[in-house]
Amino acid sequence: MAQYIEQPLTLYSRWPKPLAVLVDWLTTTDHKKIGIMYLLYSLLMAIVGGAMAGMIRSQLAVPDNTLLRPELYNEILTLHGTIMIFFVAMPALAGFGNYLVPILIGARDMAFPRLNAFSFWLLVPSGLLMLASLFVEGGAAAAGWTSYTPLASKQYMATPGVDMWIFSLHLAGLSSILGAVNFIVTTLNMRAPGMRLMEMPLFVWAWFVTATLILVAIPVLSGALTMLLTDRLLGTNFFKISEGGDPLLWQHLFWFFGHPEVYIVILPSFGIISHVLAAFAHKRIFGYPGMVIAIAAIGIVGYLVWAHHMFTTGLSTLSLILFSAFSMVIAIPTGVKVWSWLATIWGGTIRFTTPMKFALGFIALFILGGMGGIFLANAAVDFSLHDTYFVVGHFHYVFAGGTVVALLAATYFWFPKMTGRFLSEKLGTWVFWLFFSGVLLSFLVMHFLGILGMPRRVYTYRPEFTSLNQLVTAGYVLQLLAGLLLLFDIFRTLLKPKQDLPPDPWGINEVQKTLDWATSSPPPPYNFERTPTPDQWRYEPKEQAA
Ligand code: HEM
Ligand SMILES: [Cu+2]
Repeated sequence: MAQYIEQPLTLYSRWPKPLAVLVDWLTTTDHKKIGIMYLLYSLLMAIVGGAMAGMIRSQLAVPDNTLLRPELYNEILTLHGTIMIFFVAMPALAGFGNYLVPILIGARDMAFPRLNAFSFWLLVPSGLLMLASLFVEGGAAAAGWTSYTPLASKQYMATPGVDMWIFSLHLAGLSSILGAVNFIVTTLNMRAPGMRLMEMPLFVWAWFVTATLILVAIPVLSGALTMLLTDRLLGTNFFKISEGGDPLLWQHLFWFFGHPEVYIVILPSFGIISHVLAAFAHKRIFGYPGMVIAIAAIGIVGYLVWAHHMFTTGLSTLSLILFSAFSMVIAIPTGVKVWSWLATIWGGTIRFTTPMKFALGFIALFILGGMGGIFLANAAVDFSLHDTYFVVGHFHYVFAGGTVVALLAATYFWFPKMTGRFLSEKLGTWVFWLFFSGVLLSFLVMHFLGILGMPRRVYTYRPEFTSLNQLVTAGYVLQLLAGLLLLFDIFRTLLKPKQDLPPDPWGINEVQKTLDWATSSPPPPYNFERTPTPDQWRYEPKEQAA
């Protein structure tokens, strides 16, 4: 078995080992290695994006701070948001998706392995272009991750940094689109013989719906970016009011992409949480068909709500009513999911492992974030909260408390599968409590700051907001400590020898019956020694003595 697990390095067998291993990774088409490279990429970018958050919070630690020039503050703020969404959250979810989707459906690899490698490698020039834009004359893009026109037009932001931002997102978008095609085809065509759609694990369902969202939403972003680019460089007038264009067109296009984008980063997270909660409650997920329908419903209704980001732009009353109503409708399928999770753990034999702590923390923080969303979805309320720190608090609860916490759950949950080693449960408890309390503190306080009237995207503030801002910064320090501790543990664990773990190191698969725990840890090339058969994923409840 051990021999079988070693990757065959036939082509480079006479090269020195480190070189052979390096070339093997750089040229691989194995979905597991590509998945791990996505994860490493997002980890590196998380360090960059996290450092930028540190710069932002240092600047805001006291009012009238001169640490960052106002222009630089805007550049860092813009890149922080862009990097966290496109280069941290999406690649990390794509990493787990790449690694797990083929395994969970009993396939040897993705449908198009070379296209898969291409999707990953596109992110390298994309990320470099984004980071390099900080060093060009005029500086990086500074109009926020939403880059509203006219602010982002040539007239107000002449720096080539904006054009680099656009090209970078074009490349990242192409990467996502090609990846989405791969996920869709893989899910539809590569399932082990006999696996029905309604037998696929929820993580696979979540990624399938996410891929369809990517396929529809990202091209709209790419189109809008191209229009912005030609406005800036070729003299077109899509967004120029003086020439008959309309700056609001940018906002419509951006949010037609932007709202589905928030589901692109939350649906796979939902999938992760469903696996972890069921595993450590020692139960099957409650209401599987309802969960699938809820994921699909969120994917569809998510397209009807984009203008809730534009309530204050002078929409008609009818639009205000409709977009408010549809936005609140999203709370229904979301509620179905939360109740299913609660019913899953209800009466279960709960093991408080580190991934389980993160999964439970996810529920708490995501509910808080979602409730803020329901406030904002009410157009009348949004008129006074729009563009305040309330919005920043809301979306950080759902991003940091939702997506990032789910990613941490996934890291602890599947680390033994991917590397043959457990991360430390003792340190994991620390990582959890530091991160959970940091997120809870920073972003709760931001809601209060918003209600008190502190606007978002400003490099300074009135002195009466000082102590609340310092609480936010303190919350950042807690999150930073959690991150450093996790990094330390990952490196320390990877330097240790493999632990020779069984296929099901957590001891959960008797109930879960998912194929990730039916193959060795880590899995061999092409994942399974034999094509999986239905008895490996079909759950037959044992007869209970009455
Ligand atoms: C019940 C579910 C949700 C509702 C009703 C909701 C509603 C809203 C509304 C109305 C806004 C606009 C506020 C304003 O600009 O004045 C907003 C902003 C935002 N929401 Fe949500 N939201 C929900 C869930 C989520 C989720 C799950 C995510 C991400 C994982 C998310 C991410 C964001 C982001 C990033 C923004 C700010 C965009 C920006 O201006 O930069 N939301 N939300
Ligand atoms: Cu939205």
